[in-house]
Amino acid sequence: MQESASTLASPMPAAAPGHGQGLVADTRRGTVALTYGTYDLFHVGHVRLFRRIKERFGFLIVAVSTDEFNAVKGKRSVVPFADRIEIVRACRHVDLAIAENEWAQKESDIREYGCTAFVMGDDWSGRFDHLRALCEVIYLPRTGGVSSSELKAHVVKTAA
Ligand code: C2G
Repeated sequence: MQESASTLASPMPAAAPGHGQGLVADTRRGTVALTYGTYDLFHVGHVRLFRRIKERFGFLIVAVSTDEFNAVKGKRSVVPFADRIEIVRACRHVDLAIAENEWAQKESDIREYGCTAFVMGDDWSGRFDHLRALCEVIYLPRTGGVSSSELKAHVVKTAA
């Protein structure tokens, strides 16, 4: 079929300034991601995880492990829960921070917040695949070279 002159004359409009951003906003709009962690000695690995989640989803909920739940996980954080959740809340990529009190709350959190996706670093790869029954499950590559435990060990070593 011969393209009409008008069609040829009016190619797809170039993305207007910000138009691309608008499209990105449209694809993320109404999507909610959920992630869980201790976030002790908040570091760049945590920030990059949150930032990468927000590149894909419009709203990020972060569940921060309480000190009591950390004991269940066999972890003892340097920074108490009240401070850890305040720090996470202050991160510009985070839209809502809630407490993580137990392993089993993930299903009810996903339902309660209508989550599109559950996202974790890939050190957890495969551990939460059962949640695929409720939402998308994504494991993102961890940031190399940094961890709360490495930071702790470095401080202990250099402080002495
Ligand atoms: N993370 C990362 N890169 C790092 C360190 C951590 O991407 N260098 C990610 C982890 O993969 C995890 C999140 O940051 O998704 C939080 O890590 P932790 O604070 O160590 O939390 P964790 O002890 O793994 O607790 O129910 C799930 C648990 O609460 C997760």
